[in-house]
Amino acid sequence: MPDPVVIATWPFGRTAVEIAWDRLKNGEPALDAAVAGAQAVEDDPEVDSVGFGGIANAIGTVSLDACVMDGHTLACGAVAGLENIRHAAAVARRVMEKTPHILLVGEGARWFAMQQGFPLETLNTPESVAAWQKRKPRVERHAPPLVPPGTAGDHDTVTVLALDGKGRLGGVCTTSGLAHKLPGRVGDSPLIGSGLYVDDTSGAAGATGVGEDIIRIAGSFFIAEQLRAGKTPQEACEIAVKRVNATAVRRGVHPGGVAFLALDPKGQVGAACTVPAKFTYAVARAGKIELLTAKSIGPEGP
Ligand code: SD4
Repeated sequence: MPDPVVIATWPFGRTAVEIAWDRLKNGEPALDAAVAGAQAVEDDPEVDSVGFGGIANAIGTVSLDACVMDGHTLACGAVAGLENIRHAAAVARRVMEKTPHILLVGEGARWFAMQQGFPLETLNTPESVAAWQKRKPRVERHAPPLVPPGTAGDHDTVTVLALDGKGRLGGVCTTSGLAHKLPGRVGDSPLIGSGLYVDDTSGAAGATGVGEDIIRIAGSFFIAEQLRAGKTPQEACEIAVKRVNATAVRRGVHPGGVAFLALDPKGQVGAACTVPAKFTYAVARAGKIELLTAKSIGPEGP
């Protein structure tokens, strides 16, 4: 059996991998470890793009997206547009465990969470309200608050991929989504196959960045299938970034900030990003935790 490994997006992913690593060391399953790690980031108001204190949408509401997937059984669950509940990943897990469905959205997701005992609370903080107020004039002009192509934008999802001592994979993706997104907008993060895909027979992959660019290529499933075809996690992530770049070229725009990370059943990791993403990620393996910088790949051709 391989040694446990856990990876997570962005420098705040260090918090997630520290917590997940401790759980993996104690023999807990990959999905439990990944959810515990992601939840610590959801709880941190200093992380302004996930859970409590997340970035508000265009009308000032914090609206969360999340999903979870178990690589052993392919069980998965997700919530999108979840308001007033901070632990979106845990709610996604309940959707997986307690319902025959995969994705609950909006009011239905909140109702389900309340039925499951999750407390209602406001997720805005003084900082998130101030950030929204700064942008508000744009919203009042009805300018779509989308990230300009070619920039990194204000977004930072936490995606956690874990491999446990039994050689099983689990993954979580949780976010407040793009800054000041239109109400009702859903990104890649709650979409199985886009923001996350986990399969013990191929590998785990996750994403962060401009969700529209990730959904367009079904990024995480695409990477998992590259792994199945024999690519390493690093090769698979690079192929996915090249695909994102190619789709931008076809649309005549610069690619947005997009990053992928992957973990295979042997414990090998990889990551790559478009140039604007400037992506760093946290890795815990062999008792060591480090922050790594992903390879940036620019668009090919004219
Ligand atoms: C989204 N992918 O809603 C998310 C945002 C994000 O790093 O990742 N940020 O499109």
